Amino acid sequence: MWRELLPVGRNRDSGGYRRYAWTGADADCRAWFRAQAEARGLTYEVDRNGNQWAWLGDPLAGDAVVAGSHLDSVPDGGAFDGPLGVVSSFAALDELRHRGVEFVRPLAISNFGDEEGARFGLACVGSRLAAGQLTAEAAHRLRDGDGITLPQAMEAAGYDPGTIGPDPERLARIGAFVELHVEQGRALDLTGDPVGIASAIWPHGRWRFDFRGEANHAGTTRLADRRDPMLTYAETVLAARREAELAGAVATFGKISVEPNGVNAIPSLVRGWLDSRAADQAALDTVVTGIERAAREHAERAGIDLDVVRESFTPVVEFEHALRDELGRILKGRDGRPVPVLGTGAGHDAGILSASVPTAMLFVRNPTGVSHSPAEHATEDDCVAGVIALADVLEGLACS
Ligand code: HGY
Ligand code: MN
Ligand code: MN
Repeated sequence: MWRELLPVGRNRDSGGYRRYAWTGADADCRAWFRAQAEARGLTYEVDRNGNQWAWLGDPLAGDAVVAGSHLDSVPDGGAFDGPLGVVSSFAALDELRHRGVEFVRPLAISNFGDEEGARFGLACVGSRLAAGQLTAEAAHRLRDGDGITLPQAMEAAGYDPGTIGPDPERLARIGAFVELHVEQGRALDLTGDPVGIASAIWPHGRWRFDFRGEANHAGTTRLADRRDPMLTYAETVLAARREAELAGAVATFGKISVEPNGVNAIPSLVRGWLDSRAADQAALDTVVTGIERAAREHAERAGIDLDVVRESFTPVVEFEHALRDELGRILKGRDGRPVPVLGTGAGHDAGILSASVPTAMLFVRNPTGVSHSPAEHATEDDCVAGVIALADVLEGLACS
């Protein structure tokens, strides 16, 4: 399964993945998911928001146990973030069938669309729509860098954007959602465990900073006569690092767009996207407020106009304790050592869905902790340990 998926959407030059929502690579990933479902005799369906489901048992029976993740990537992302969870879910089902277990609850494997938000700028679109955390109207207004709207992209991919919206009936049929994911940090490498259980997801969000100055000639405009938004942007990026360090948080300006983006033209507009996250809401508020204050002070001094727009936000997620502890009980039995329970700064569909259904996450060790990069890696042994742990969890939840 892994080898089949590996080449899909991989960029030959960077070695990274470019599996963006509703593109050809996304279609290939979706085709792969459907083939895996049908090869196992599972009931395949796509929901009103384009999320994919593979069912064993009656989808309408309720109290289903669902395992899954996402298949899309950030620009030049790694092979594991998302796909490891989906491949491991199919492999865990294969393992359970090999064990000959009897399922007493429906089981499903899911692929949630557009988790990374790489194309339209909003993370977890598929799960947010299903959970009613993103309205159809707001989703219809999403545009990619070429001005293509989400509805246009869905239609071009053969999906009807007219159906998107909250899906409470579907979520009401889920008794537990378990997402296995490669760890995006080194906690398990430090504890020496192949698998961990998630405790919480940090609150995090995305803010767009628009710095407007005055386009002019790079060669003939005196420095004193310039209103160059690039300088204010640069000062804001440095302020972001200072504010994050002070608050023990993280802040990243990883994406920028410049107009007119000419080597010999002073920009008229510099757009910078801030991604900031902190262990608690108060710290996050402090960081973002501090960054915005610094940006406005610099803009004021430089005669630059500044607009700041919050484009996406996810409050802190505390995974349901009962399910988290159930996973701990199920997995503890292996070599007697309790499985580590760890927090993360990375967002996930499980985080979004936790407002609607009991959710839990399993992490698989990432020796370097590197993620959102072609260098992202997990060893085959640890991936197999993840499959076995997921199979144990699914057996404990759906077969007893
Ligand atoms: O940004 C995140 O934390 C996730 O990878 N979407
Ligand atoms: Mn990711
Ligand atoms: Mn992910």
